[in-house]
Amino acid sequence: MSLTCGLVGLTACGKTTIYNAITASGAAGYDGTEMHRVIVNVPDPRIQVLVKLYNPAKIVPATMQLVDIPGLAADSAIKPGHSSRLLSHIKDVDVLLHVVRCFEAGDTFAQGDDINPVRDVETVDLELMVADSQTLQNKIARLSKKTRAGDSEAIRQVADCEKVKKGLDQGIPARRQRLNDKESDSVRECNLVSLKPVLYIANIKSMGDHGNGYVEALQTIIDADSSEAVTICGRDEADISQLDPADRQEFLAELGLQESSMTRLLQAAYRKLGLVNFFTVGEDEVHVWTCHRGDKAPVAAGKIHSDMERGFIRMEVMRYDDLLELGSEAAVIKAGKRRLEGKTYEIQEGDVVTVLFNTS
Ligand SMILES: Nc1nc2c(ncn2[C@@H]2O[C@H](COP(=O)(O)OP(=O)(O)O)[C@@H](O)[C@H]2O)c(=O)[nH]1
Ligand SMILES: [Mg+2]
Repeated sequence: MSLTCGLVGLTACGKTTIYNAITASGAAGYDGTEMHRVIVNVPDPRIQVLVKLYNPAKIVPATMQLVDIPGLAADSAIKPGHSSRLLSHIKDVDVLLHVVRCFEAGDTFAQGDDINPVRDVETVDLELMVADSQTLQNKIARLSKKTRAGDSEAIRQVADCEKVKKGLDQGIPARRQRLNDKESDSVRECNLVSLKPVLYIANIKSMGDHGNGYVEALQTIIDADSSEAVTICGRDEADISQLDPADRQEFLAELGLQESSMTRLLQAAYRKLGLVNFFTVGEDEVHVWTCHRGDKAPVAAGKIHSDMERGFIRMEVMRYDDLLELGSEAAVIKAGKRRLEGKTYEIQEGDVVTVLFNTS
């Protein structure tokens, strides 16, 4: 399972800078029109610890796809809904990383100094809602023949679509409309962009500028979406990502950071999507796997191999934290902290598992 995160936000809010910081790829500069896409490893400091313990021949981290989706209008006077090509890219992503400019311009920057994070977020949301409203309208039109013929299922779906559309037309993104299961079903094929989970990235001037008022101003929006914001300085992090790995830690420490903000960012994206990571370990490989929170042990085992799901018997589970604290697998076993779990066990973040299965 490769999660796709899409960087969105108004022109010059720092999307490409952040994309570069995450990928350290140095992808294009301030061009604004080009789209970038890359698969990156999800940073996870626990991998290094497991590697020390097991000295594996191979390391397989979790991956995610990152897309830099350029240029929603900075100018809210531009007719809404003009960015349909960009919106089609947004349809493909699992979570939106909404970058919000919370930094004043430097001397070299011609974009002006009119910083207003709330307005900026609302401008992007308006684009998303105009597109969704049209998508729903299309579906309603498509079902009109059936509704006229009295098809009860079509009538129900149209009623749901109209309700969501009305909400959009009142300025409420679909993700805030608390759709019930039936309504969600009715709009599912529309793949509404304002229904996608959003994580906010407050892009600040420098790391010293952490508690700035712009970030605070975003809080109401973040609360309305039951979301969170990751505050970063894209420019500084992009610079650091270009350094030799050995030097990075030192520079991060100078900025008062223990780890790269990209780690925090990607972990927040995981939480937003309700994903958890678990591990398989051994001399052959240390492997990070991803499943949904609440997945039962056999489903998680199926991520490793379908035979393991089909023939699932039991799972031996250690907590990563116990391994870290006690220092070795043997010590964890001795302390009685390796458990045997059955089919109803729900995988937890950081579980280190061995699947016992039989397909004969
Ligand atoms: N001061 C400051 N400038 C930034 C930061 N992030 C990006 N910029 C600058 O803002 C401009 C636009 O950034 P860019 O990443 O191209 O924006 P995009 O249009 O959203 O892709 C560039 O000149 C960046 O150097 C930041 O965190 N702090
Ligand atoms: Mg860009």
